[in-house]
Amino acid sequence: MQETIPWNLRCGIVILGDSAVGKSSLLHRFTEGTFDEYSQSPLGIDFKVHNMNFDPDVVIKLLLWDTAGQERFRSICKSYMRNSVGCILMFDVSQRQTFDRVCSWHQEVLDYVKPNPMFFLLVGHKCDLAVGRQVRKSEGEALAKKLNMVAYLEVSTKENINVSEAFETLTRGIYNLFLKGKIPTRNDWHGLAVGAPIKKETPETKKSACCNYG
Ligand SMILES: Nc1nc2c(ncn2[C@@H]2O[C@H](COP(=O)(O)OP(=O)(O)O)[C@@H](O)[C@H]2O)c(=O)[nH]1
Ligand SMILES: [Mg+2]
Repeated sequence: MQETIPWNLRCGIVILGDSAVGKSSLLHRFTEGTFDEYSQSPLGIDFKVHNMNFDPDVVIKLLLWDTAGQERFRSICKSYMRNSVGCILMFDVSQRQTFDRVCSWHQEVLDYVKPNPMFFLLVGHKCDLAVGRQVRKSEGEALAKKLNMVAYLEVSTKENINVSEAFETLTRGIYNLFLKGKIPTRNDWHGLAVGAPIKKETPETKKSACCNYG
Protein backbone atom coordinates (compact mmCIF):
# COMPACT_ATOMS: atom_id res chain seq x y z
CA MET A 1 0.00 0.00 0.00
CA GLN A 2 1.18 3.50 -0.77
CA GLU A 3 1.58 6.06 1.97
CA THR A 4 -0.64 9.10 1.54
CA ILE A 5 0.36 12.74 1.42
CA PRO A 6 3.36 14.71 2.02
CA TRP A 7 2.15 18.28 1.63
CA ASN A 8 -1.53 18.93 1.52
CA LEU A 9 -1.76 22.37 3.11
CA ARG A 10 0.28 25.44 2.34
CA CYS A 11 0.21 28.34 4.68
CA GLY A 12 1.76 31.80 4.27
CA ILE A 13 3.06 33.47 7.42
CA VAL A 14 4.50 36.96 7.56
CA ILE A 15 6.68 38.28 10.39
CA LEU A 16 6.04 41.93 11.19
CA GLY A 17 6.94 44.52 13.78
CA ASP A 18 9.20 47.52 14.21
CA SER A 19 12.80 47.53 13.11
CA ALA A 20 15.25 45.67 15.41
CA VAL A 21 12.63 43.78 17.43
CA GLY A 22 14.35 40.58 16.22
CA LYS A 23 12.27 39.37 13.26
CA SER A 24 15.18 38.13 11.15
CA SER A 25 16.87 36.53 14.16
CA LEU A 26 13.69 34.62 15.03
CA LEU A 27 13.20 33.30 11.52
CA HIS A 28 16.85 32.35 11.29
CA ARG A 29 16.78 30.52 14.63
CA PHE A 30 13.63 28.63 13.66
CA THR A 31 14.77 27.55 10.20
CA GLU A 32 18.55 27.27 10.66
CA GLY A 33 18.75 26.62 14.40
CA THR A 34 21.36 29.29 15.12
CA PHE A 35 21.59 32.79 16.57
CA ASP A 36 24.14 35.32 15.38
CA GLU A 37 24.17 38.48 17.45
CA TYR A 38 26.06 40.40 14.76
CA SER A 39 24.16 39.38 11.64
CA GLN A 40 22.82 42.19 9.49
CA SER A 41 19.14 42.83 8.79
CA PRO A 42 18.16 41.90 5.25
CA LEU A 43 17.23 44.68 2.87
CA GLY A 44 13.56 44.28 2.19
CA ILE A 45 12.54 40.69 2.42
CA ASP A 46 13.77 37.19 3.20
CA PHE A 47 11.87 34.00 2.54
CA LYS A 48 12.04 30.47 3.98
CA VAL A 49 10.07 27.26 3.61
CA HIS A 50 9.48 24.94 6.53
CA ASN A 51 7.36 21.79 6.74
CA MET A 52 5.43 21.11 9.92
CA ASN A 53 3.78 17.83 10.92
CA PHE A 54 0.78 17.73 13.21
CA ASP A 55 -0.94 14.51 12.31
CA PRO A 56 1.02 11.67 10.72
CA ASP A 57 -0.86 12.21 7.46
CA VAL A 58 -0.95 16.00 7.44
CA VAL A 59 2.05 18.11 6.54
CA ILE A 60 1.71 21.86 6.54
CA LYS A 61 4.13 23.64 4.30
CA LEU A 62 4.87 27.03 5.78
CA LEU A 63 5.99 29.86 3.55
CA LEU A 64 7.66 32.29 5.92
CA TRP A 65 8.22 35.91 4.95
CA ASP A 66 10.62 38.10 6.87
CA THR A 67 10.20 41.81 6.39
CA ALA A 68 12.11 44.92 7.23
CA GLY A 69 10.09 47.16 9.52
CA GLN A 70 11.40 50.42 8.14
CA GLU A 71 8.93 52.76 6.55
CA ARG A 72 10.59 52.61 3.13
CA PHE A 73 9.98 48.88 2.88
CA ARG A 74 6.28 49.03 3.67
CA SER A 75 5.22 48.69 0.06
CA ILE A 76 7.24 45.47 -0.23
CA CYS A 77 5.67 44.07 2.95
CA LYS A 78 2.21 44.59 1.52
CA SER A 79 2.46 42.06 -1.27
CA TYR A 80 3.60 39.45 1.26
CA MET A 81 0.70 40.19 3.57
CA ARG A 82 -1.61 39.46 0.70
CA ASN A 83 -0.13 35.96 0.38
CA SER A 84 -0.33 35.14 4.07
CA VAL A 85 -2.98 33.83 6.44
CA GLY A 86 -0.90 34.20 9.60
CA CYS A 87 1.13 36.99 11.10
CA ILE A 88 3.72 36.84 13.85
CA LEU A 89 3.53 40.38 15.17
CA MET A 90 6.56 41.12 17.31
CA PHE A 91 7.61 43.73 19.81
CA ASP A 92 10.69 43.99 22.01
CA VAL A 93 9.87 43.72 25.73
CA SER A 94 12.80 46.06 26.44
CA GLN A 95 11.53 48.82 24.08
CA ARG A 96 8.17 50.19 25.16
CA GLN A 97 7.60 52.09 21.92
CA THR A 98 7.63 48.85 19.91
CA PHE A 99 4.76 47.57 22.08
CA ASP A 100 2.89 50.86 21.65
CA ARG A 101 3.00 50.39 17.87
CA VAL A 102 1.43 46.91 17.90
CA CYS A 103 -2.14 48.23 17.55
CA SER A 104 -1.31 50.28 14.48
CA TRP A 105 0.55 47.35 12.85
CA HIS A 106 -2.44 45.14 13.56
CA GLN A 107 -4.97 47.59 12.12
CA GLU A 108 -2.83 48.35 9.11
CA VAL A 109 -2.51 44.66 8.23
CA LEU A 110 -6.23 43.99 8.65
CA ASP A 111 -7.11 47.00 6.50
CA TYR A 112 -4.73 45.87 3.84
CA VAL A 113 -5.72 42.20 3.56
CA LYS A 114 -9.48 42.87 3.79
CA PRO A 115 -11.67 40.93 2.90
CA ASN A 116 -9.21 38.07 3.40
CA PRO A 117 -8.61 36.84 6.94
CA MET A 118 -5.38 37.19 8.93
CA PHE A 119 -4.63 35.43 12.22
CA PHE A 120 -2.11 36.91 14.59
CA LEU A 121 0.30 35.64 17.20
CA LEU A 122 1.68 38.38 19.43
CA VAL A 123 5.30 37.84 20.42
CA GLY A 124 6.97 39.69 23.26
CA HIS A 125 10.54 39.20 22.14
CA LYS A 126 13.93 39.31 23.93
CA CYS A 127 12.40 38.02 27.16
CA ASP A 128 15.95 37.10 28.21
CA LEU A 129 16.48 40.80 28.98
CA ALA A 130 15.05 40.64 32.51
CA VAL A 131 16.82 43.80 33.70
CA GLY A 132 15.84 46.10 30.83
CA ARG A 133 12.23 44.94 30.58
CA GLN A 134 9.70 47.73 29.91
CA VAL A 135 6.58 45.69 29.11
CA ARG A 136 5.02 43.20 31.53
CA LYS A 137 3.86 39.78 30.43
CA SER A 138 0.32 40.58 31.64
CA GLU A 139 0.23 43.60 29.28
CA GLY A 140 1.15 41.43 26.30
CA GLU A 141 -1.47 38.86 27.25
CA ALA A 142 -4.14 41.53 27.68
CA LEU A 143 -3.37 43.14 24.33
CA ALA A 144 -3.44 39.82 22.45
CA LYS A 145 -6.82 39.11 24.02
CA LYS A 146 -8.17 42.56 23.23
CA LEU A 147 -7.11 42.27 19.59
CA ASN A 148 -8.57 38.76 19.36
CA MET A 149 -5.23 37.16 18.51
CA VAL A 150 -4.50 33.43 18.58
CA ALA A 151 -2.18 33.82 21.58
CA TYR A 152 0.58 35.80 23.25
CA LEU A 153 4.00 34.23 23.77
CA GLU A 154 7.19 35.52 25.33
CA VAL A 155 10.13 34.47 23.20
CA SER A 156 13.89 34.73 23.30
CA THR A 157 15.71 33.86 20.14
CA LYS A 158 19.00 34.35 21.92
CA GLU A 159 18.21 31.82 24.67
CA ASN A 160 16.05 29.69 22.37
CA ILE A 161 12.91 30.09 24.49
CA ASN A 162 9.53 29.43 22.81
CA VAL A 163 10.93 29.78 19.27
CA SER A 164 9.41 26.67 17.72
CA GLU A 165 6.38 27.04 20.03
CA ALA A 166 5.63 30.41 18.42
CA PHE A 167 5.41 28.96 14.91
CA GLU A 168 3.59 25.86 16.12
CA THR A 169 1.01 27.78 18.14
CA LEU A 170 0.10 30.03 15.25
CA THR A 171 0.07 27.21 12.70
CA ARG A 172 -2.01 24.96 14.93
CA GLY A 173 -4.46 27.80 15.56
CA ILE A 174 -4.84 28.36 11.84
CA TYR A 175 -5.09 24.62 11.14
CA ASN A 176 -7.84 24.17 13.75
CA LEU A 177 -9.81 27.12 12.35
CA PHE A 178 -9.41 25.68 8.88
CA LEU A 179 -10.74 22.29 10.07
CA LYS A 180 -13.75 24.07 11.57
CA GLY A 181 -14.43 25.67 8.20
CA LYS A 182 -13.63 29.17 9.45
CA ILE A 183 -11.00 29.93 6.83
CA PRO A 184 -12.28 30.00 3.29
CA THR A 185 -9.97 29.00 0.47
CA ARG A 186 -10.27 30.78 -2.83
CA ASN A 187 -8.49 30.59 -6.14
CA ASP A 188 -7.64 34.28 -6.07
CA TRP A 189 -6.10 34.18 -2.58
CA HIS A 190 -2.89 32.32 -1.76
CA GLY A 191 -2.75 32.78 2.03
CA LEU A 192 -3.93 29.23 2.64
CA ALA A 193 -3.98 26.66 -0.12
CA VAL A 194 -5.17 23.09 -0.04
CA GLY A 195 -3.66 20.47 -2.28
CA ALA A 196 -5.35 17.18 -3.03
CA PRO A 197 -3.80 14.26 -1.12
CA ILE A 198 -1.08 12.66 -3.17
CA LYS A 199 0.84 9.43 -2.96
CA LYS A 200 4.31 9.48 -1.44
CA GLU A 201 6.22 7.28 -3.81
CA THR A 202 8.76 8.57 -6.29
CA PRO A 203 10.63 11.83 -6.77
CA GLU A 204 8.19 12.51 -9.60
CA THR A 205 5.14 12.33 -7.34
CA LYS A 206 6.92 14.55 -4.84
CA LYS A 207 7.53 17.06 -7.58
CA SER A 208 3.88 17.06 -8.57
CA ALA A 209 2.97 17.76 -4.93
CA CYS A 210 4.70 21.11 -5.22
CA CYS A 211 2.58 22.02 -8.20
CA ASN A 212 -0.59 20.77 -6.61
CA TYR A 213 -1.71 24.16 -5.36
CA GLY A 214 -1.96 25.86 -8.70
N1 LIG B 1 18.74 40.08 23.95
C1 LIG B 1 18.28 39.64 22.77
N2 LIG B 1 18.65 40.23 21.62
C2 LIG B 1 18.14 39.76 20.46
C3 LIG B 1 17.26 38.65 20.42
N3 LIG B 1 16.94 38.42 19.13
C4 LIG B 1 17.59 39.34 18.39
N4 LIG B 1 18.32 40.14 19.18
C5 LIG B 1 19.16 41.28 18.75
O1 LIG B 1 18.31 42.32 18.31
C6 LIG B 1 18.90 43.04 17.22
C7 LIG B 1 17.94 43.13 16.05
O2 LIG B 1 17.69 41.84 15.54
P1 LIG B 1 17.14 41.61 14.06
O3 LIG B 1 16.81 40.16 13.95
O4 LIG B 1 18.06 42.17 13.05
O5 LIG B 1 15.81 42.48 14.11
P2 LIG B 1 14.80 42.89 12.92
O6 LIG B 1 15.18 44.26 12.44
O7 LIG B 1 13.45 42.90 13.55
O8 LIG B 1 14.93 41.85 11.86
C8 LIG B 1 20.20 42.30 16.87
O9 LIG B 1 21.28 42.98 17.46
C9 LIG B 1 20.01 40.94 17.53
O10 LIG B 1 21.24 40.37 17.91
C10 LIG B 1 16.90 38.01 21.67
O11 LIG B 1 16.14 37.06 21.76
N5 LIG B 1 17.42 38.56 22.81
MG1 LIG C 1 15.35 42.07 9.86
